[in-house]
Amino acid sequence: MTPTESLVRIKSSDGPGQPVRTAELDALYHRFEDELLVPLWTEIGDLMPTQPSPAARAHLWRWATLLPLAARAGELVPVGRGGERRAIALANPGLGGAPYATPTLWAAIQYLCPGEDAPVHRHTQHAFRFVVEGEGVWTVVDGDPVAMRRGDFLLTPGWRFHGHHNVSDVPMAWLDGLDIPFVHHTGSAFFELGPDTVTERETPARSRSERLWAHPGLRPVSSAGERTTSSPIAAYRWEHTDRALADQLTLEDEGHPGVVEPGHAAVRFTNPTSGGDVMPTIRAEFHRLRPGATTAARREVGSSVFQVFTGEVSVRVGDAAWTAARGDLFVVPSWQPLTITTDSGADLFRFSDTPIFERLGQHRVRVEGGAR
Ligand code: 1HN
Repeated sequence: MTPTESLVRIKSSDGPGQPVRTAELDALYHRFEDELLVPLWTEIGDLMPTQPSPAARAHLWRWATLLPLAARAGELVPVGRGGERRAIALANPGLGGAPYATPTLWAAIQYLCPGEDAPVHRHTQHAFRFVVEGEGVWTVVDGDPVAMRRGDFLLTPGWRFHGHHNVSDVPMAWLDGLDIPFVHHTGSAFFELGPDTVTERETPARSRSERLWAHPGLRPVSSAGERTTSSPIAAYRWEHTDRALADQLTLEDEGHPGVVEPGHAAVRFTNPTSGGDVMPTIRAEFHRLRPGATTAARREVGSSVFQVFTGEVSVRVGDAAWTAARGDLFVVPSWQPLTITTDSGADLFRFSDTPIFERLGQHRVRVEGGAR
């Protein structure tokens, strides 16, 4: 291989700590390139930043832009075997055009027209749906039909067969979140098609999973002691989330603890078998801010995606700042300080890759005024 064909490019410079540039040094660097070798001394600044310096950028996608484009795809693009899903991914502008919202997380708007079926398959990537508006689709997870309605958070943990069908007479759009980039980078993906025809056409109000598992503080004794890596609850219903957030704020009014900070209630979706996150790679939370609330600037290792559920917010992520309203999605890259302010009051859904970093001992949080 000649040096110009080599995949490796060594950044030769006269900077601090660099050897004097000579013809002999250039020849050595060319030999390194030929042999696919890279010396640390030319790379140390990029490899070892003093604090996280993510490639991903803070970015906002507006629902008012996404929804009509998804609807247009609904007119032009059939959903079925092969393409599998009419899902349109957010591509972070810092990640070279890959369909990744962050280095670890996929986020997409998915759109299903009346009467359509998204075919059954399974994959090792963990997935969830969050519904910002609409209803009428049932997602069938390992044969259990689960209704999707506004405000619901629905799980499809890895390797469960799943398909979706819209039984209503209106289209429905929702947010998909998966750990696709993480699984892709680590070369750990498996995928398998399910049966071509969806046999499960029932539309029960409550899934079997919820009937068994979604009772506050109660688990079936038949499962006692069993700890599963993902939550067995297929759907976390808005009525429960809403009530938990409302109760935190009334407790605050009464002078009792519970909120994250003044005017900021938050809950995390959990796995009832472990008390931990719903899935091994994804954390999901709901945040409610009172009118006039401002959050303390907060940095965290790992990346997250927010979707505004109600209200209007002013968001600052590092140097980026936007106002955002219902359905709008924004990305917070690792270690970028985030502040949210609202005059109207607001509810926000958030998901992140935090469980990965917690388990690897790499997680750090810094809230304005000290580490936590
Ligand atoms: C998938 O199965 C879904 O089940 C959504 O709705 C997005 C993106 C890539 C691969 C599989 C779904 C997906 C996906």
